Order: sequence, then structure tokens, then C-alpha cells
Amino acid sequence: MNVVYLSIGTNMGDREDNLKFAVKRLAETAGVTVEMVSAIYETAPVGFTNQASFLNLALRLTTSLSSFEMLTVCQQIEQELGRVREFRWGPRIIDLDILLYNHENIETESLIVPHARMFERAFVLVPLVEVSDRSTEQLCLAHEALESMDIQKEGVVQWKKSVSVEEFVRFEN
Ligand code: A4P
Ligand code: MG
Repeated sequence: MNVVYLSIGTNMGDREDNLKFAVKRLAETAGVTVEMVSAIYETAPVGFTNQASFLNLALRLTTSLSSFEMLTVCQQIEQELGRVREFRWGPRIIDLDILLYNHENIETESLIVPHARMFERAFVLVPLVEVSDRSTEQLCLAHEALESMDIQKEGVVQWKKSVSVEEFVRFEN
């Protein structure tokens, strides 16, 4: 089984519903087991700052799917939610990013793992450490990077406490 960490973000529409829909769809995907979902954080926009605040979470899953199959699953869920790409780092209904896939380093045109910007982003690292230990070098780096950050200054605030995966996906849309 492969261990995968995802980051999910949204700043358009009903943000909580968008997160729930995405986690539920992942949990329903054949070959994917969602193991743990972090709390939901409200986070100040990074990159393009003149946009609404985000809700972000991270989750850990195990899967028999390859990293590229996992990317396709993520992109399908984005499409189902009707994501329209306007511009890079701009507002989005949903964004599912693969942070880590086992301890692999992948550098292709369509997939870069570890996610290229994850170690500098508190909105990624705060939820990630909640669902991870220090079992790989990359996770150690993630924990260490977060320890040297000022979370409040980065604008990351817990918005909703963590609940079980079952409760999270018990969602009718
Ligand atoms: N791609 C390459 N590697 C990966 C990966 N590890 N996971 C490719 C997922 N996709 C990956 O992504 C563009 C391309 O990246 C895809 O075609 C895929 O093949 P995209 O989602 O279409 O476009 P994007 O979202 O504009 O780019 P990206 O890289 O996801 O943006 P970022 O850098 O993740 O920034 N502020 C807050 N507070 N919270 C946020 O969630 N998100 C962003 C998005 C900016 N600011 C934010 C947040
Ligand atoms: Mg993305």
C-alpha cells in the first residue's frame, strides 16, 4: 500500500461543502482509503493576496493507485466541482494537491512530488503535521519547517475541529 498526503483548499462558494464533497469523493474511490483528516483551517491567501480567505485541510490516505492515477482522481474531483482555471494562484472552488507519495521524488511535467511549494506554506504544513508523524525524511523536514514559522503571522487559524473520517464524509449534497 502507498501512503499519500493531500492538501485541499477552497475560497469560493460554500467552502465547507466543497471540502466535504472532495473528501467524500476520495473516500468513495476504489483503491483509496482515507485514513485521517485534519481540522479545517481558515487561512490568508498566499501568492495572489487580493482574494477571499481559504479553508484548507490535509489528509492521509492509503492507496493501491499509482501517483499519476492519484493525480487523475484529484483532477476529476476538481472537475466535478466545476473548477474553472482563471489564473495561477487565483480564486478556486477546490484545489487538490498531492503533497507526498510514499517517500518518492517525482519530477515530471504533470506531477512534482513533494509538492514544489509545500515546505514554505503554513496553510499546508499546519494541517499536514496533524495527520503525520516523522516517519520519513520529508515529513521530518515538514515538521521542522513548521517549527520555525510564526503561524499567526502566516494567518492560519483553526476554523473547525478535526472529526473522524466517517463523520466528515457523512455528507449529502
Ligand atoms: N501538478 C504538479 N505537481 C502536482 C502535485 N503534486 N499535485 C500540476 C497536484 N498537481 C500537480 O495545478 C497546475 C498543474 O500542477 C496541474 O495541471 C498538475 O498537473 P492547478 O491546480 O491546475 O493550478 P494551480 O492551483 O493554480 O496551481 P497549484 O500549483 O495548485 O497552485 P498552488 O501553488 O498550490 O497555489 N492560499 C491559501 N491560503 N490557501 C490555498 O490553498 N492555494 C494556492 C494555490 C495559492 N494560495 C493559497 C492556496
Ligand atoms: Mg493544484
